Amino acid sequence: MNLKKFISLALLGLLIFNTQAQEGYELWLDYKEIQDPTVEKSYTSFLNNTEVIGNSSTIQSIKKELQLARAGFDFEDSEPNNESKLIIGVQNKLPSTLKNQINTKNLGEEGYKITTINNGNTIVISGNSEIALLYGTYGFLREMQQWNDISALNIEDKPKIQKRVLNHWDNLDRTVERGYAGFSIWDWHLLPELIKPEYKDYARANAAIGINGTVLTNVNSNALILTPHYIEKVKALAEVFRPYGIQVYLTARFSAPIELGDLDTADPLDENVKKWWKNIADEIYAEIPDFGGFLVKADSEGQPGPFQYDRTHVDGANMLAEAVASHNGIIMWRAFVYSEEDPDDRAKQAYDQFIPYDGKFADNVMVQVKNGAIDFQPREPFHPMFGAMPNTPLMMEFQITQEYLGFSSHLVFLPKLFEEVLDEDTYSNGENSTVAKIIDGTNSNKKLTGIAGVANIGTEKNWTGHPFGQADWYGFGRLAWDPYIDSKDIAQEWLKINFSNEEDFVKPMTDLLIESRETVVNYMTPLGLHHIMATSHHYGPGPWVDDLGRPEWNPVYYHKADKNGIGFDRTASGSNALAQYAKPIAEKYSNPKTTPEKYLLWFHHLPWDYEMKNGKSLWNNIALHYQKGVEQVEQMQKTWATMEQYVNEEEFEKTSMLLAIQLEEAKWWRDACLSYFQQFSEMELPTGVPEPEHDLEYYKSIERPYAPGINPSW
Ligand code: BDP
Repeated sequence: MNLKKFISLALLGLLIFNTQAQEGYELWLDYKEIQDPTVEKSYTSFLNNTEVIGNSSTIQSIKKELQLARAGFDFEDSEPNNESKLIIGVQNKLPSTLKNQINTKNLGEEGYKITTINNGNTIVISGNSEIALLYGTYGFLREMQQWNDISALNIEDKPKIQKRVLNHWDNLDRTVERGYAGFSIWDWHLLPELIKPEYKDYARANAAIGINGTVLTNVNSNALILTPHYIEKVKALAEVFRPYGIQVYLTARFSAPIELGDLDTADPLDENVKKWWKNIADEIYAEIPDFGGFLVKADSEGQPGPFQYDRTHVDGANMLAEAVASHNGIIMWRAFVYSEEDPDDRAKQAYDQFIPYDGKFADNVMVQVKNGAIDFQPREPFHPMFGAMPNTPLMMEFQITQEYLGFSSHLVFLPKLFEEVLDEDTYSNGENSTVAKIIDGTNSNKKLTGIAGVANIGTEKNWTGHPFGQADWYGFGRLAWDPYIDSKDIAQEWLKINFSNEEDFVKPMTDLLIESRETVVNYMTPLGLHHIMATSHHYGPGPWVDDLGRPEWNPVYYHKADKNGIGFDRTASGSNALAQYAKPIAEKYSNPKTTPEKYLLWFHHLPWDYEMKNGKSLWNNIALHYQKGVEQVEQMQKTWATMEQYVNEEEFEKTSMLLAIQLEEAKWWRDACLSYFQQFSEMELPTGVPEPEHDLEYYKSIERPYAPGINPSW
């Protein structure tokens, strides 16, 4: 190739790379140039002299990642210290001189250790498996991405939760239920022949934050995924993910034995049904030996399940568990259930259905419980099932995609929400029995532990649509690895890695991220209000909706506003959902005066003039919260406007435009909800809250029939 051609190709490459970086495709693996000369020198020294022991595909991935980092950090001007060395190897394969110095006994299979020895001249990344080395490498690079001092680095880290899983609600036609970032990244039609580079980049990004499993298909599932034609495609993905320690799972449609034309029943106690599932499992494992298992939504929102045959959740889950047990597979059986025949408070139904079965599930079953008992609201008290099933492994299900939080047009830092839930005390085993301790098994010595996040990923160039949606994916992974990390630390880490290390950027932007969760609660569902979103797509306000087929699909069911007041009475005088919580909570929350105000209307129906802690009426407080939410978005805009110098042009512009949408919609929420509730309160808006621009009929008339994320089969 002549020089001219070489230069033009190189420039083109640079341009493509740069455009991708501008669009955010690289996620947290965008190794930006290091501009701090003090750290640059030591980074150069270690990265330019590395020894990675072994030759497997995981080891190749580590080597590749180090190369990418070296190229991205761009060490050109720095003089390395030739004595420095980075050694990466599984403990029992380290040279004998090192073996004695590095103890990895307590690290399990996935934990890693980064040790500095030899007067600071040698850094060793070690663990008990190659995947541990991969995690260690990403941990090491994360230090560098934040420009941290590595001269005396000593880190020991291991995941506190075993199954750290993304749930994709992706359909085989590539639509994504509750997906707001384009279509599904799984190109089923062209798999297995076409392996898109995105698949590998997806695996890298997930491994970098410790995610080790992915459920490829929607919980509202399609039995076709279990046929050989599709299993071949799943296998191709599993092969890309394997070197990155990511196991593949699928959703199992309970009626598949009938739908795929083989049997006329799906009764879990029927021998032929059992055999059918065992065969399917064997077929899958023959192709994908490390297949993770099945996620099942049964007898929920019209999905088939064991109830049709007068069987129980245990019958259903254990039958599937048996089919995968000999292959070390697991069943994640969802507890998101509520029945159209049951007139009881929807918030109580999952608990009532599952608690009697504590201890009855097979060892390889996890019950996957949503946060929270209603449905991924901007704020819900923790689900009372956490703490109430000491003999059953409970998996947490968070929603990363923003179904009820403004889709991918609103900036909301969800790790703050996740943290609030994980930190709640269930009192199930005395004080300090936090939800995190239930999930990670420490509260009752659970052998199997897990956490799932419903993904916000799609074909958008930056994967998540909103540039800040990436932070939610990132933060979910970090909390899945360690549910005790402070969400503020996650925010800082992500901001530094993604944008800039400058203090004048990191500090105000960390505050912005941390506050963004309360902001959305304020302008959507303050003081314990919930599920008052517009119907079906859940975009925008719809507190007036009262005409849907099932009572609990209607927002009026949840807020119960009338002339006498507002809120859902879940105390003994109402649905008594409170009785599902441990005594200290049930007692405290049974009185509105001792209920945290953030949960007030979740548990109590109160008069509009009820006096709140600040001495003002409930009505005034509701109105002021809505107003505050709007003002907080204005503040976000102001802060962001000063950040142009720290972020790339594309992301700056995009975020600015999205914040403008968020502000308009915060006002829409405020004005629509206040106009609606005011007809019952018949009270004036307090000073500082502007009169709505339009009348209630106008807000009611707004329709968004093509808002994204709706399942096309509905
Ligand atoms: C609700 C969603 C629906 C899901 C369901 C579930 O609106 O699309 O299928 O949860 O989690 O939040 O099964």
